[in-house]
Amino acid sequence: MKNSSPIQTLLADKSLDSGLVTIANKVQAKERLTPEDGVYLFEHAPLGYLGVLANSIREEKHGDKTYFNRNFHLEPTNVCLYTCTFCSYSRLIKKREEGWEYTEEDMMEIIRKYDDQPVTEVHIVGGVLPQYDLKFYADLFRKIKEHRPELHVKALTPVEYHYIFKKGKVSYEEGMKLMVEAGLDSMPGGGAEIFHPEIRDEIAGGKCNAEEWLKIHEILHNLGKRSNATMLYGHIEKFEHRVDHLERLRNLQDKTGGFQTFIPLKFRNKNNQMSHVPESTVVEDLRNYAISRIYLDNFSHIKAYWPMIGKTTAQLSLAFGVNDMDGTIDDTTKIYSMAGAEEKNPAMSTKDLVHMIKNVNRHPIERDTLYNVVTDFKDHEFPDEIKYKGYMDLPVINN
Ligand code: V47
Ligand code: SF4
Repeated sequence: MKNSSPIQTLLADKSLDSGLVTIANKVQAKERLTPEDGVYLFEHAPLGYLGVLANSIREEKHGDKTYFNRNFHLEPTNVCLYTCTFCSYSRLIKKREEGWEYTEEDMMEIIRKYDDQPVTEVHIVGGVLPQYDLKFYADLFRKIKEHRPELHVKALTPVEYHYIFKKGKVSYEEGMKLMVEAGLDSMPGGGAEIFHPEIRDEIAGGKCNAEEWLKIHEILHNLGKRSNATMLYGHIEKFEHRVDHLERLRNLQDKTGGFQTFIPLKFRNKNNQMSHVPESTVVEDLRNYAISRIYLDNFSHIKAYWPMIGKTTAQLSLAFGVNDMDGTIDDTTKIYSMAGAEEKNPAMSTKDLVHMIKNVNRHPIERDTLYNVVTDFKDHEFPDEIKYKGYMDLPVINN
């Protein structure tokens, strides 16, 4: 077949089952998938088929462009009131001596450590504790902004906001306005887990529910700010629950357009109450990225969080709908290493990230949090770089 698109080539395969033919035709016609289509893909679609569909959407939206940013994480505490069964990171209040609880000054010291580094974002997230209240976080955001106004503060999730607003007796609207006035620039995607109460109540009972999580994002979007969304998958949820999760996100995105990126988070089973639950396979991880890319037609970006899945799977994911690799991170987050993630000390230099992306023939771009281009690395050469003839010659980046 001459000049046929990858989807047309896929459709030329007469052995493809009729359900998959219908869905491929919908994707080709840019028609939105239904929840039934989503479940059908999870149940029946082979990896190669999903790769063709997801990659054609990715390339139509972004070509080969693959984004990353320079960020660091600040985790005020790992002591937490809640007892999510998947969490390897938190310590109960009665065992608080096993964890850490930073003061404002401790955190400003961490912020100052990055003074001479070209980071653009601080990602702040941690456990939920009464002393970290509305005033505490508003003061912290203000201090960070006074010290380094251009540093983007991507901070806390609806889990913390729901708690501190209730405790401070302010509405979600008033509370989010106060946080934005204090310096909040955007909200990360955490705390979403799985929205459906059948699963949420079991793994994350007690913290904000799906409606509350979505409402807080909606309010932030209406204040002109952006946020991210995640889904913790590969544990006790069924495919229907994943599709329900994607559907709720797609609906809110239709309303506000305020989500920037969707980040599927693979459940890791070390050192938590769900250690008996096996982890998903790499094939399932790639299928999940691809279906997310296909289903979330109104999301610009799909992000692979490399410290969680490892560098090689992150590279593979770029052929399954992913176009963002998160950041350089430094060694500042403990959430995943404590849960048995691939990367024990997650840190990659810009050069490593650029190589990792070029290594699979994609075009690396450093972005800021809002996806403005900071540096285009397509033809960039590092001063000490060996010249390679093509991507097949680039050194293999191992986990
Ligand atoms: O909500 C906790 C997850 C999330 C485990 O917005 C686990 O740019 C797997 O949301 N196995 C917090 N996942 C982190 C997060 C995030 C990460 C990177 C980028 C962004 C962003 C947001 O981590 C929690 C929970 O879903 N998590 N424990 C575990 N054992
Ligand atoms: Fe606390 Fe968050 Fe861990 Fe749940 S996932 S126990 S809210 S730190």
